Amino acid sequence: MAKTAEAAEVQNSTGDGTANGTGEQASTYDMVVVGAGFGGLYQVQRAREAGLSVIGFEAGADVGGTWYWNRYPGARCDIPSLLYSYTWSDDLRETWRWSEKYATQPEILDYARHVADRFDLRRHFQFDTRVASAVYDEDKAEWLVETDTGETVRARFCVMATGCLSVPKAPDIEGAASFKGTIYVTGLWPHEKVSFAGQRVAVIGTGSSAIQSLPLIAAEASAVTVFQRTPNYSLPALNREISDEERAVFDAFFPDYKAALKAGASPLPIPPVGYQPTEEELSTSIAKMWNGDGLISLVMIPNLVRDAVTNARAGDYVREQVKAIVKDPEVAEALTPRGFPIGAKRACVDTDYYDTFNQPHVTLVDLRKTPIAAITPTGVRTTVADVEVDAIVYAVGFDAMTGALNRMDIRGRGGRALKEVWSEGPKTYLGVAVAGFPNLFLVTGPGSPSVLTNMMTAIEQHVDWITDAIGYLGARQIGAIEPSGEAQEAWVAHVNEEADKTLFPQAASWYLGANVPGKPRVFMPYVGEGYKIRCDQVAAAGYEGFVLSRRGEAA
Ligand code: NA7
Repeated sequence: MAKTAEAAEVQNSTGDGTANGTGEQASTYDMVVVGAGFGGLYQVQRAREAGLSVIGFEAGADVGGTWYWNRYPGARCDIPSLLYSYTWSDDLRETWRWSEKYATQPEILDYARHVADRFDLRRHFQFDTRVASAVYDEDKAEWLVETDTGETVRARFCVMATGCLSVPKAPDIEGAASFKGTIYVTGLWPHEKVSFAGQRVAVIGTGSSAIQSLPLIAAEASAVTVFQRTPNYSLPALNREISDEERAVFDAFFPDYKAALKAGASPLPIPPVGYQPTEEELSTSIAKMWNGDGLISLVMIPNLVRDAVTNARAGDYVREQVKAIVKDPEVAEALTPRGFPIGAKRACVDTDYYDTFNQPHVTLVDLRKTPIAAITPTGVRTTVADVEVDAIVYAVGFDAMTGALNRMDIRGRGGRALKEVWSEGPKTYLGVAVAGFPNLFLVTGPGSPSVLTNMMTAIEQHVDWITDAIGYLGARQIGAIEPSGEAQEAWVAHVNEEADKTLFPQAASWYLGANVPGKPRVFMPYVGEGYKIRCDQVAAAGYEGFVLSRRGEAA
């Protein structure tokens, strides 16, 4: 067995990583965790509770993951804060109080810091350190993990808690490097306060990041031009402070909420697939999109992403709202989402987004009519005009779900690279492990529900499952676990079948990899029902579909 937890802590705090190029004398741990977002923090906590020695690596200077980097104005969670919280610690619940219905990025980052402080998790992490490679050493049945600082560690288990939206797309528009003004990327926002006062600003993109930030940028800037390729469906957040009464209601509901999660049931009264609502139920649920429940209101519309007629009705409802809010009919028409089902791309939750276009200094450029020709030293050139600006805000999205994994050189048995194995799209079993990569786990990986659910509870479910699996191995002196090729193929086929029963594949979304040129188009999240129950059954059946081996050799 590797170092004890205490020894590992001393090792980290002294910084004695015994780095070398070969890893022969590398420090050895039971587990390496990559990432100090909510996935990595909880995994380190669970590993420590299980008596495993653990070291975490994090590219940022502190905890928080996506909330560490996405500091753009207006960044908030898009499901209610009370739900966007860990459920695993009563102490945390008692020592944390969300102020608003949809918490701001600074408050969510404070929450991550509070977790790290409360459970003393930082000492297990090395910050400002990016993992460059993770290579499986078949002789020793260990992972050899190398960082960009040249350090190498060995570990039996490697947990990739690298996040679903952690690799911002580069501003790859022709001429981008020639711009002489200031460039901002929403996913890599500066830490210091940015002021747009008196500036002419271009915002490129109209996804969630742009939709959240535009009203605040427009409140400061002298002129804002929004460059829109595809109008999105956006629902009003109706954000406000959480009242004491709401807190009390949630506290009373919490035991049922937790029990439902544990049982793999939805804690919300979501209509089951195929439920046939009455006309009144349907129109009421559609109208609720405008009551501030955001993405939850979408999942409450029966069969929204499965029935084209229902979907069109819900889409029409949003289209009518846009027309009613935006005064200039031409601008309203350009902002109106069409041509893809509502919910098939992640819908946005906004504060005054559409209304911002009623301000005289805010202009919309419809790139479907007049595409960007190039970025110039002074601004953005479309096919018909030059728009001169002082700053460009790129809100162009992420290489989602696989980006962070493919960025590292991850090599499993036989030296096979994950990015080659995934060259036609990600393949996993249950979204948590990959055939040929023993003892490597993905937290909310492709093939799991992840981004289509509450990320916080999805993370907890995966980390608990991973930690239990490791406990199972330890109790039976089993060296390694990896999916069988057959189980993986069957799961991938099932993930695709489930996606094909829905309208999701009809939108060119980041769920499908369609937002990154050249990325294989594979629907990545799992949309079927009963996912946790399936994971629990797999575990209860002695990790059905996995190959368990003494030392990690192929079965
Ligand atoms: P998104 O939702 O992927 O949005 C990116 C936006 O940028 C979207 O409107 C894109 O248009 C647009 N885009 C991307 N590349 C370009 C270029 N080259 N030119 C013009 N416009 C472009 O990313 P976000 O960061 O806003 O949100 C990601 C998630 O974070 C969100 O779903 C929430 O979960 C939080 P397109 O639609 O591709 O035509």
